[in-house]
Amino acid sequence: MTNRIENLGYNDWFRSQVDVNQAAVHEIARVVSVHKDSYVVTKGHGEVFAELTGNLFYTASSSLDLPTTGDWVYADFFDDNSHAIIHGVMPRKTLLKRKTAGKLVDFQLIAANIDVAFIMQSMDYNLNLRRLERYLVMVAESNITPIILLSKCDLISQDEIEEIKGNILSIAPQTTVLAFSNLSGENINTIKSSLLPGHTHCLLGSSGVGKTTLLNRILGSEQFETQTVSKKDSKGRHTTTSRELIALENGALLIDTPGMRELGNMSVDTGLDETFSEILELAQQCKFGNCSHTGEKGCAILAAIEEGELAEERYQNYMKMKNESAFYELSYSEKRKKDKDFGKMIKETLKYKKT
Ligand SMILES: Nc1nc2c(ncn2[C@@H]2O[C@H](COP(=O)(O)OP(=O)(O)OP(=O)(O)O)[C@@H](O)[C@H]2O)c(=O)[nH]1
Ligand SMILES: [Mg+2]
Ligand SMILES: [Zn+2]
Repeated sequence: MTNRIENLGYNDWFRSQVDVNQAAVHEIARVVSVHKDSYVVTKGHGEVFAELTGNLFYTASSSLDLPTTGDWVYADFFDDNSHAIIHGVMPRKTLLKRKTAGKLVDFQLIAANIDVAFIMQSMDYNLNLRRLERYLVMVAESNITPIILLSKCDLISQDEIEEIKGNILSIAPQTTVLAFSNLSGENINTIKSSLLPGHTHCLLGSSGVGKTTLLNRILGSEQFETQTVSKKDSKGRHTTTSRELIALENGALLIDTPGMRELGNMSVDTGLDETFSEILELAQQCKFGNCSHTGEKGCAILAAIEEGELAEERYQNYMKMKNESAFYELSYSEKRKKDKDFGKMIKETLKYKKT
């Protein structure tokens, strides 16, 4: 018989990451959801309320050090498994994160140890290729496989569906793109069969696109709350308020997430390069190796725009994200350096006082 945590996606990769000292004294569990000051974890049967040890909380130098939905953690269980204390976070196979709105450098963790991300846009008002690119960059940066889901295909004609799919394939040629409907049931079975046992999937996309409705369809019951999109501004209402890991009947794991209001600049070069691979290929043909693609002679990217081979809009989006990513990478490492310098200064001051 397999261990119960194997049913939650625990596998050889995580086994190879185990810290033997921690494993000797704690159990291994998976984070189901994160709340204001608490967590819910599971060992494969039942869900257990959990808190962090003070040590883990106070030694965390950023949000990256704290558990998020989908994390594997070292925990102690008490009182007949009715509550738990989390002592540490295991190394992550993948991590979906975004820059916190308003703040310069901190991150909001979306979910950890995701294998497949379903990026969902609805085929009515929500469809937006630039936003889709942002999601694709975020997912590619984390080495997660994207699948693009176009919801509410019941609202438009077959011709329109094909046209939209064509547009999307032109910016994401290697990606699976599926139009589906929670209402008519079209392609629901295809989505179901793409959910693999032992793999962790997550649903991403704006509020109101139908993520939770799809989850309910997959579960075959109205287990989670959904809500009508307001007609006036076509905006969703943020019905789902926290991320939650759900174990499906076939052994696949699925995380529903609340719609994100905005997608910050979380890209690093690898994710950008994958999403904008045709631009990267062009860049290799630029005359100068350090071409900034903003006006140099012999720039292959600018030439391609001139000749109508590359959409101006796509180029603008690429440049914008590249600049944002460079800025944010810099500010993050600078912050870490500053933190260290500050710590060093305090230590030296204390040393000085003692002598
Ligand atoms: N016509 C149509 N409506 C749909 C479809 N899927 C979902 N809806 C409707 O869209 C609305 C929003 O659906 P939700 O599932 O709550 O959306 P969500 O993505 O979970 O939104 P948040 O939880 O706020 O992020 C509901 O009124 C659904 O009935 C679909 O395939 N076709
Ligand atoms: Mg929802
Ligand atoms: Zn160039």
